[in-house]
Parts: sequence; C-alpha cells; structure tokens
Amino acid sequence: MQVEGLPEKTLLKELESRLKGDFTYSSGRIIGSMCTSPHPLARKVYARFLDKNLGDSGLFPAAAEIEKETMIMLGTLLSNTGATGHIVTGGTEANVLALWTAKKLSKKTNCEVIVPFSAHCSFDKASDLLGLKIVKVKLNDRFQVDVGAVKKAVNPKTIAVVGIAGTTGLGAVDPIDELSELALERNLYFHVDAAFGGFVLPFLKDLGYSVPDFDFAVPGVCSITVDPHKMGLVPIPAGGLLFRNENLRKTVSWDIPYLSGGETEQATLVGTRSGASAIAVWTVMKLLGREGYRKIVRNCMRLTLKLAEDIPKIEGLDRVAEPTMNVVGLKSDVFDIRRIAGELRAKKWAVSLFPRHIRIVIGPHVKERHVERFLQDLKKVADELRG
Ligand code: 0PR
Repeated sequence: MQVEGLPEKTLLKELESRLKGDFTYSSGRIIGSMCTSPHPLARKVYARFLDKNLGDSGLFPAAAEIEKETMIMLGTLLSNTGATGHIVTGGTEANVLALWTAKKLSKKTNCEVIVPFSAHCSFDKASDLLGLKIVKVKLNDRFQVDVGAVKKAVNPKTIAVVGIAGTTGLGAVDPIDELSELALERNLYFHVDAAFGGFVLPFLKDLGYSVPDFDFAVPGVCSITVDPHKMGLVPIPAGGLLFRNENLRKTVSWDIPYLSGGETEQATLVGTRSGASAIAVWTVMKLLGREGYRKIVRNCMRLTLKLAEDIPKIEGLDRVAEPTMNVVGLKSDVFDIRRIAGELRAKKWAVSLFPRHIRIVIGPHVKERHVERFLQDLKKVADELRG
C-alpha cells in the first residue's frame, strides 16, 4: 500500500480499464457457468444494505427476521413450510454444514459418507475437513447414482448418504425417493444437493415437465442445499442450506455470548456474514414470484432443448444425454473433447470442460442469438478439426 491515498476518480478509472478484460454475462459468452448476472434490484438492495451482519444478529434483528422469512420461502418452494436454515456463502459451505450435522448426530468416529461419482468437489473438501471417509458410488446409464451400488456400499461405519438434484456435470437428478427409503431403513442422514436444481426443478414441474420428487416431499430427506447465487439471480455470495426441522439446524448451532448485539447463536461455518445476501434473496423471490422464475426457466429450457437438438446435427458431435434441466453435455466419439474445448475457448466461448464432455449451461443471461452464434462456431470448430 502506498503512503498517500489516491483520488477516487483515478481508482475508478483504473478499475474500469483493468476489469474490462474479464468475461461478462451480458456478452452471452459465459455458457459454462452455473452463475448468472444478478437481478438489477438485487444489486440495488445488496449495495443499500451491505452493512448488515447476520453474525451479530442482535444488532440487526430486522435483517435476521428477513432471513427467517427467506428460509420459509425457500422451504415452501422445496415442499416444507417448517424447514429452517441459513443463507450461506454458497453450495460448498452448505454441503460442509450438512455433513458436519450428519457427523455430529451420529456421534461416531471413523465415519463414512456415500456420494455419487457425480458429486461436486465440495463433498471431497467436506470429508477432508471433517475427517470422514468418502465412498464414491458408480452411476447408471442415465448418469444417476446406481442405488443398488449405494445399498452395497452401506456398512456399519456409514453415517450419511448424499443424493444430487442437478449434478454439476450434466444436471442429472438422482433417484431421491429410492435413496430416501434406504436412508430411512438404515437410519442414515440423507442430504440432497440441489445447489443448482433447487431453483430449476420446482419451476420445470410447474411448466409440465416430468420432475420426480427431489425435495422435502420425500420423507427421508434431512437437508437440502439450494443456491440463490446460481439460478436464483442473486449476487454472490448466496448459498442456502435448509434443514427439515429446527432440531437438525440446532446440531451445528453455537452460542456466542459476548457480541455487541447481545448473546446470539451461529449455525453457519462463518461468523460475520452478509445480511445483504439474505435481503437480496428475499427481494428477488418476492419480486419475481413463482411465475417470474417459471418464465426464466421456460426460456432457459427452450434454448437448452434447441441446443441439444442441434448439436447432433454437426458431424462428429453428440450430446451426452437428453437434458434434464438447462445443462447440456457435449461429447464426441471422433474428436478429442479437450481440443474442441480449446478451440471454443480460443473463439472466446467460456465453456466448462469435464473429463469426457463439455458442459454447457444455458443461464438466464444466454439469449437465442448467443446459442445460434455458438452453434455456428461449434460447427466451424468441428469442420476445422475434420480438416
Ligand atoms: N453443489 C453442486 C451440485 C454444484 O454444482 C456446486 C458448484 C456446488 C455444490 C458448490 O457451490 P459453490 O460454488 O457455490 O460453493 N457448481 C458450480 C460448478 O462447479 C460452481 C460454479 C459456478 C463454477 C460458476 C464456476 C462458475 O463460473 O460448476
């Protein structure tokens, strides 16, 4: 840091010029990301209330009340008006908290957690952090976890099972009802990671898509990750963790007696945390309502299906599966998928590269013209690679 401060104008100018090289959502070039441009009103309320700290909720009881209402709205969206939880920093924190809860409830040492091979790396982080052995189970031909293999993996050390509603790689939904049956039968904690799918599946169902039960409607589900900073159009950081009931939430709650707002409790990994995030979630959910999100998801899905239909028309390319939500897997039996991704990136398309496929996410910021341009470039890349 230099000794004398610099003028505001100079700094703003420098920031504008230095940051303009980053990708922007508005360009439509970010087609591999689960995040999107936050709603304009969310930006406004976030900036307006960014001093609210839910870590010291006694100072900001009104903000804490808004968080409570937000969790009720999220719980209601996921079929449980009695759900409780918190707006956290993201899906990673939510998943860590869920496994932490499972571990504390089990009172066991030497525990194992069963997750699908498709699970997000936050479960690896969580198990490493919590000293849990993570057992990864194979998928079936629809890229869902193989429930038979989960059953086989259960042993006396198992404390929890994880199901995913909207996998990171392909947006697939695991058979949550079957996993729930197993969890209830074997008395296991059952967490559903709907970080991405939580803001998609309820609206797809409203729109008439066949959507299996994935939320608290399924009796064995103990907790759900649902991230407003993905398809919820809320600024980062805004993840969500919902518990089926208050007892579960209390498992990871700590009393903090000395804060300036008076004695409080924290049931999140972080102490000081953004009230603006919760306020932004509350605002966007109220502003858009179910119908607003439905419209957004309808449009994302329309473009997703167009893309999924047009990809196989390009010689040498195919989709991995019929999309379940607004995520498309692009594969090739002819070309090296890393080369395709490299060429697309050279053409300034921000795609996501998995070991055997490219992931495309059609977020709310992606418009029809972007999809068309992308398909044109994809065809060019395939033609070039064919030589
Ligand atoms: N659970 C699932 C199913 C996820 O896909 C993710 C992240 C998480 C949990 C963790 O969420 P946080 O990143 O909020 O902690 N999924 C995205 C991914 O890995 C995250 C992301 C978003 C990455 C935008 C890049 C990006 O540009 O693809």
